[in-house]
Amino acid sequence: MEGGGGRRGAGAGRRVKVVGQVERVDGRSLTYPEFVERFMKPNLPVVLTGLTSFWRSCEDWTLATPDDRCRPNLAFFAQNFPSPLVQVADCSSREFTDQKRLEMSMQEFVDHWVGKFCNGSTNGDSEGSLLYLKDWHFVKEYPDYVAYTTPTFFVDDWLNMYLDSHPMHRDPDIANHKNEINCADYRFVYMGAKGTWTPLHADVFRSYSWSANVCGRKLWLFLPPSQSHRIFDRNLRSSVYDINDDVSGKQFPEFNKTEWLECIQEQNEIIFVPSGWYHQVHNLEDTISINHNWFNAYNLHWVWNLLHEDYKVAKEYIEDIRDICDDFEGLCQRNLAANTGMNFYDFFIFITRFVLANVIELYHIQKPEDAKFNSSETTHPFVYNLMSIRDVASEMISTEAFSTENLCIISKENRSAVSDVTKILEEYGFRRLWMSLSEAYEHISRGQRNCHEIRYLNQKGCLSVACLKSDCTVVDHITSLVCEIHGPEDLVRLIDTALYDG
Ligand SMILES: O=C(O)CCC(=O)C(=O)O
Ligand SMILES: [Fe+2]
Repeated sequence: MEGGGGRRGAGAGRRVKVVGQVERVDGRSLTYPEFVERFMKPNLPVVLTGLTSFWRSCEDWTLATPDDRCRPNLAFFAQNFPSPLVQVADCSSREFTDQKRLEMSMQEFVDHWVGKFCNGSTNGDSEGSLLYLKDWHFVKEYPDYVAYTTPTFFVDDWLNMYLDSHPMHRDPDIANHKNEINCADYRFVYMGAKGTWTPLHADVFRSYSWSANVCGRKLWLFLPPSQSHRIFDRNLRSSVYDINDDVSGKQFPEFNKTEWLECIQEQNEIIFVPSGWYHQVHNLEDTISINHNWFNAYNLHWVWNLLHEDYKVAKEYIEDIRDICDDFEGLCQRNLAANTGMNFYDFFIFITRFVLANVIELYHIQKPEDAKFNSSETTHPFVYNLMSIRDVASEMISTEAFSTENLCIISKENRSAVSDVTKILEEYGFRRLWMSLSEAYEHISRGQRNCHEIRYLNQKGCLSVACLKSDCTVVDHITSLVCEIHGPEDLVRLIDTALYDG
């Protein structure tokens, strides 16, 4: 049966060609700019060690074993996190492109796991199903329990920052059809017995991910994006599900040319998964991991390219009913949101807020009284962010979704989410986003240098949530640049004015 978890326990039966190992670096001696230059910007994977020492999860969620390794403290979960409903993948059964998902309580999940253990069958060869708890929104569900702190390398996370204060979709047709917990955030806990596994995939939105082993070990196999086409069939429709299967050369003619990177991730190690790298993952021992999906200026174009590709597919699929549709574009966008998790309008609302937040940051740094701190070093991240958003916004201009005709008929919720700049600046959600962005860069900068401490003290006064009161000139500044935003052209104009004329 396809997707059977049994024989995969130790990554046995591997058939693919492994040509290298993922680099391993001590995270304590790596600086943020080094991480950016060596891994984030060139989009390369890395395993980081030494970053989880003070995590509460490493204490509470594990039990020591005589060989100095840890195993999951399952009773602790059942007792302290009695979630009534968690999503569990049945690793032995495939459903379309993923494993079959079940829902159960944490207690039921633990009972299943412990039951298998009692029968001496955690070696991955059990008759019963191998259940893998995945995509558990732990932080959302238990916000007061601080299980871990996100390492500095991963705090420039626009996706989770945004979802902490904004809905993913505004269009009521989409928002109501989506289970909100799925849109809640992209911070997860994974728990699975030895032998559980994740089929071949590239991450949601082509985001980056980071994944930390609280206990256990994982085997990762990575395919660079330059070879992605090799795991698809001739029509570029379906992709290989399990690289350890007997993959049909007839269906996937290029698969035998694939060359993989391998990594065995140990307990307390964190892996950085770059954008668009297909990967398959096997738990070699009973494993608990913490995992975030995220994107920022360095991989924003990956997100846009995916949306654009998926949009073209969604549109082509229903092209033959265009003439009988009142709102063909609206239908394409609803399908895109359903299939990809975000559509062009969601993404546009998202980038609009990041433009405004970055323009505000730049304005604060560039105030004449702070001129001595106005070095290119301090302005660089915000300029870089704006340039990266400008690139995708420029590409959005020519899409049908943003034609004058279609902009006239977008839902009032989508329109009002961007049009009035003053209104956005006054939103509580926007202020939270801007504060989070500011804090993230403060965090990154503090890690790098101490000499600009004073800048943050200066800024703090103005960055409080009360900032938009009359004593702060930032609203006047922004609205002098732009009052209304209707489409990506306005966004490009705003960025250009802020960067070159502001
Ligand atoms: O740990 C797993 O099973 C999958 C994790 C994963 O795919 C990721 O972090 O991107
Ligand atoms: Fe993944």
